Order: sequence, then C-alpha cells, then structure tokens
Amino acid sequence: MAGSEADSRFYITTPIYYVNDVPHIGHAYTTVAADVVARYQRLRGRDVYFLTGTDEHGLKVERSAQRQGIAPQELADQVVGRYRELWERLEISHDDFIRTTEDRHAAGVRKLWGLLEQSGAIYKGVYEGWYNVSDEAYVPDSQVVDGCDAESGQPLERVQEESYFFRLSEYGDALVEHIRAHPEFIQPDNFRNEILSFLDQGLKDLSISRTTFTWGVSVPDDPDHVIYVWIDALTNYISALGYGSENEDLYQRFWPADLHLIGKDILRFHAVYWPALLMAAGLPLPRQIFAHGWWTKEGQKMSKSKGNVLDPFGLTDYYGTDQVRYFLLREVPFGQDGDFSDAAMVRRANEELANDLGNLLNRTLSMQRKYLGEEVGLPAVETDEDADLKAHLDGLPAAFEEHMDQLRFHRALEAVFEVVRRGNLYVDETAPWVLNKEGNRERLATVLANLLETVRIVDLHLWPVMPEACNRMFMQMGYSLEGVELDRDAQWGARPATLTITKPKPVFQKVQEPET
Ligand code: ME8
Repeated sequence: MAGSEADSRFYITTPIYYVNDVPHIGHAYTTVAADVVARYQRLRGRDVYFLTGTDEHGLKVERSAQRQGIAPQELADQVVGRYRELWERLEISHDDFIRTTEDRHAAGVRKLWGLLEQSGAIYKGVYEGWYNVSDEAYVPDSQVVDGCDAESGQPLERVQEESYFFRLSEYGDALVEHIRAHPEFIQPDNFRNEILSFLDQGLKDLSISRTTFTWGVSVPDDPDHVIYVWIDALTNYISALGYGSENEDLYQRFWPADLHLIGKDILRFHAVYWPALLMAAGLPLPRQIFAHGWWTKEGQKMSKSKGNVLDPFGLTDYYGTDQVRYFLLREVPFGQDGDFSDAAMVRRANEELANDLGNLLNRTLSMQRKYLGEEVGLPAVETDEDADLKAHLDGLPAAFEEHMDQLRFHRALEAVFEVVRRGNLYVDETAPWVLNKEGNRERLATVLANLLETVRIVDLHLWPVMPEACNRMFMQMGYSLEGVELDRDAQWGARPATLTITKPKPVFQKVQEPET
C-alpha cells in the first residue's frame, strides 16, 4: 500500500554505549551515520524515529566505578552528560535517548523476560565457564589460552554460579532460515556469511543471569539474580518505544525497526541473540542489521595505552563538525575498516569542501551580486552546456537515492561532487565575466540562475551529511528548507520563481594539519 503509514515510518537505532569511559570517535561514527540516514529519510518525507542511548549496567561499568571510588549510578550520570554534549556538538537529531537505568527500560526488560519464561524458553541451571568483562561476553573453553581470550588477548574470569539459561540452541535452524530468506537482514554480505558460518557450528544455550554482582535489572520474582547485561541492553530497542509500559503506541507504530546500525564487534549479539530472543517471545524481528568497520589512526589500532585515541571533541574543535561528519562518511565505504589521518582529513576539507563546493557557491553569489543584483530568476536551458548541466542534475536524485538506500554513503557523496565539478566546469565554459563585458545581461541571468540551481540541488543532497553548513548555504541563497521534500524539490526549477541572495561568506574555512 503505497503511502500508507506503515510505508512511511522508519525506525533507526544506534548501539547504546557503555558509560565506563568517555565517548571516542568510534561512538561518534555510528551515531553520525545513523543521523545522516535519519535526516535523509525525514527529507524524503518519512515518519522517522531515531534512537540512541547509553548502556549503564553490568560488571564493566560497576568495576570502572569501583576503580574511581564512586557509585555506578554516579559514574553513569557523569558520562551520560559527555554523550549528550557530544551529540549536540555533532548535530545529532535523535528523537529519544534511552538510559538503561531508567524505570521505563526496566519495565520493558521484565516484560520480555516474562514472555520468555511463559514460552518455556528459560530454565535454571549452573553456569561454569569463562567470562570476558571488557566485552561482557561468555567465552567458550575452545577460545581460551592461559586464562585469556585467544582472539583479543583480554584476560578472562572463571565463573561458576547458579544461572538462568535461554534455550538459544533451539533457534539455530530458524535463524539460518530467516537469514537465507532475507538477504538484507544482515549486511554487508561478508558479515552475513560470517554469521551463517557461526550458526553452522551449532549454538549452545546462553547464560542470562548472574548472582555475584548486583548492578543491573533483577530477575522478576528472583531478586538474587541480575539479568545478563546484553539481554538488558538489547531490549532498549523496544523499551524506548514504551514496550512494557502503559502506553505502547510508539512500539505499535515503529516496531520492527528498519535498521539497527552497529559496529562489527557486536554483530553476534545483534544478529544471533537478539533475533532468537524475539522469536522466542513471539515478537517481530528487525528488518536490517548493518555492521560497519573499525577506524584506525594513522594505520595504528587506537588504544588508551598508546595514547592515540581520537577524541571527537578535539577533532571537531579543530576541523569543524560538518567537515568531520563529511570525512567520516566520504573517506571509507561503510561496512569496511578505515583509517583516519590528518593528511586525508585536510585534503577532503580543503579540496572538496572549501575549493570545489565553497568556491562554486562563492563565485555564483559574488558574480550574481556584482553583475545583476540580488534577485535570481528561474533556471533555463538555452545551450548545449545548459542541457548537459541539467542532465547531470536530473540524474543526481536517482543515483543518490540508490546509494543511500544501500548505505553506500561514499558513493552517494561522490555522485554529488561529480555534479559540483560539472558546475565548476560550467562556470569556465560560460565565462560569465565575458558575458558581463559584452553586456549580454539576458544570457548572464540564465547562466547565473543555472549555477544557483546547481548549488541548491547539491545542497539539498548534502544537507543530511552537513546540516549546519548546508543551512548557511541555503541562507545565503535566500532559500528555505521549510517543508521541503527531496523527491519533489530536488528537481530542476522546483523552487520559488525568485530567490533573493545575500552577500556570500565562506562556509568552509581552509584547514592545516595540526603541528605535532
Ligand atoms: O558494545 N571504530 O558499547 P560500546 C568504529 N554497550 N566504531 C567503533 C570503534 C572503532 N574503533 N570502537 C567502538 C557496546 N566503536 C554495548 C552495545 S547495544 C544493545 C549495546 C563503536 O560503548 C561501534 O559502533 O563498547 C561499536 O559497536 C560501539 O562503538 C560499541 O560501543
């Protein structure tokens, strides 16, 4: 049913981040990507719900608080402030921010637990094995060498205690069937294949409660048990919609999620545990889980001990928020690992943003004001160059949409910048300064209107990635984003008959590599 409410709604989530430490660039990456998708879908007229939040329970957070000599709640309250600040700085347009220490969340966790119990998916037993506190994950004996995780080298702890178990082993076949029937369910394909081969080895039941610490949601009617932090955390995606509360309207409207964006490190929790839990509870599964890669810094893995962790505050202070957002999405195909280097950042900011895009706007507005004044009429096709420029603009929405719908941000941006470069070439081809000298005012008006139309349509496509800079560009163009829909308004001439421009001011400053 085209245009129905079900079609127009779009629910997107980020992981909820641990509050054991302050945010770093990896947290910023997932959240910026989610924000770009949310803004893009809103611009296409969809009814978007965008959720982020913090994961505040578990041993990792409890231990970190202990080390600092404060209560876990106090640590959570401190760190959550840093996250909120960062999202403001990064222009994140989330609709909700869930904290797992909120009552509304615990209500959702308990309701889900109740459903699992009713369906017979939970039983009590004893867990004996290894636990990785840093990942909050159980580790099979086969993956342990000298008390450490063979993959990551992280130290493990031996656990032996009474525990509730989830009958995960019963859901392997159903998961494989679902993944095979829905190729889009886990993306990109390499991660989908990774999960399929993991499932191929067979699943063990999952320990889902602990009795040796208290920082978490307690098991309904058995308060000695704290619910495993990953069960607690995954439930945020529905508890934030009011699941388990008196008013489940949002849950009814937005679940299942269209997209869980995550990093590749937490794929198994999202692509195996979460759907199995939902199946056991009889709830619908999310439509897509998309895992992105990891960033390194100048070729090195980021770590506190090396002191090379990228601080998103420092980075945006130095380069600017929109420049950083652009870089993160333009530099690396989403889904693959990527490397941050100042040289690459500077190149993108200076060559693509300041030179190619900034100059196109600046030249257009300056010439318009100097030669013809502030009023700009509609674009028109009079010559072959005009027709070619228009053809480039006409092709952009479909190319952009195709890439964005597949989360190929770098290709979507590449498509936009191809048009930007075509615009700059058009300036050289039409030489407005010559037209001015010749006194050909009619042709000059068309050429400058066509250029302004180029910048307007480019800007509409770039807005989800660089909202602040694009808003400033729109202001200088005298164009308002109010009520705009991409599909309708990113068309040649789909704008008010006259735009009144203002004096151009550079939107993108040139930057230099920091001195080390
Ligand atoms: O895992 N490059 O929280 P977390 C790219 N609370 N992304 C990175 C990264 C890097 N170097 N490092 C981290 C958790 N990330 C759980 C999630 S969800 C129900 C619970 C990103 O604070 C990436 O998105 O450890 C990863 O998935 C997330 O940070 C993990 O954040």
